Amino acid sequence: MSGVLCGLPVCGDGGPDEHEYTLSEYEGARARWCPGCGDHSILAAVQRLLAAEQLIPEQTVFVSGIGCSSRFPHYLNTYGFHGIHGRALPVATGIKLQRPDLTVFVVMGDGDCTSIGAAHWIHTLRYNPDLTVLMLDNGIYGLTKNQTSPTTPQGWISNTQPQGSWLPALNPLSVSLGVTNASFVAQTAEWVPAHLYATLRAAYRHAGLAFVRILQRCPVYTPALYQRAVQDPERVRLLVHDDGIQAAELEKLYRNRLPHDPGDLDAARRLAAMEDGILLGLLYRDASRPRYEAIRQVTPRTAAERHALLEAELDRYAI
Ligand SMILES: Cc1ncc(C[n+]2csc(CCOP(=O)(O)OP(=O)(O)O)c2C)c(N)n1
Ligand SMILES: [Mg+2]
Repeated sequence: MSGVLCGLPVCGDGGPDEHEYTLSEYEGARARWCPGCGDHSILAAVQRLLAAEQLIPEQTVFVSGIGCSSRFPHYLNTYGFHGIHGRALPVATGIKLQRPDLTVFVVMGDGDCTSIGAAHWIHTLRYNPDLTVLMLDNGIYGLTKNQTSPTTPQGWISNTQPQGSWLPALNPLSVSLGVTNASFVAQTAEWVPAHLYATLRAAYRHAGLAFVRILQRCPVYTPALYQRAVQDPERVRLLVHDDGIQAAELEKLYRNRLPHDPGDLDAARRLAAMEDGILLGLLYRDASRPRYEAIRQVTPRTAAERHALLEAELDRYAI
């Protein structure tokens, strides 16, 4: 496991409140994704959100797993933790439990989240800690060069299934909405920046785990994956509601508008299961769901007491 600690801006004597952060202050290393990778657009939207919300870099953490998408923390001038494939969520949960004062984002790929990390995905949705979780879904294992992932469409040719993916793709929205205590589930796309930004903002402002599936094109292995929806706005169904994602400027472009109350879980599940076209919008939100870090019962102990308890526990294994 490797930790990434970026250089952080020094605040004035009066503390961080005095300082107004510019967009460039959130920029980390130069992004090394391929030209045309959808991850660039997602990074730009995230940096815009950080600046708009004036998040303090040293109080903001990006946690990722492993994959192209998981290079995210390197490209931001916040704290970051580039973890292990599939384990971003438990790392992020641990950070949030110990430091509930920090703002914690998670960035994962489809392989990261829905394959090796699937158990963590389900249980973290249920624990519902206050995390903003971005799942960048390019329908393939990108970094390891084109293996079928759970979200690869059936019949799609990859290095591991050269005759075409054998199984129907797993539906991340349906899975998330099936988990008890899930509190925010949305879908957006990297090629619709206004919707992407509005969705990230709503997710960040949600108290609880906000799960956002971001449809993302890999220009090398899956450039055509969402191409029909990119070229033909008729293929997109935009969810609209006063409590949903507000992106009025898109309503002219996307004429297939579906009114949907994000408080209606049954309707959200029916929508998520639709196989025709691509949904953009907020499927479900319930900010009243219990959050693990807020409700867990922990006996308050001093550092010395915790140390003594740990020593006593280890002594049980002394030979
Ligand atoms: C425990 C473990 N298993 C497998 C790998 C190899 N590995 C690295 S990235 C990756 C797939 C990444 O795919 P995805 O999560 O979809 O991210 P993308 O690169 O597409 O953004 C795999 C299998 C690894 N690094 N660690
Ligand atoms: Mg992927």
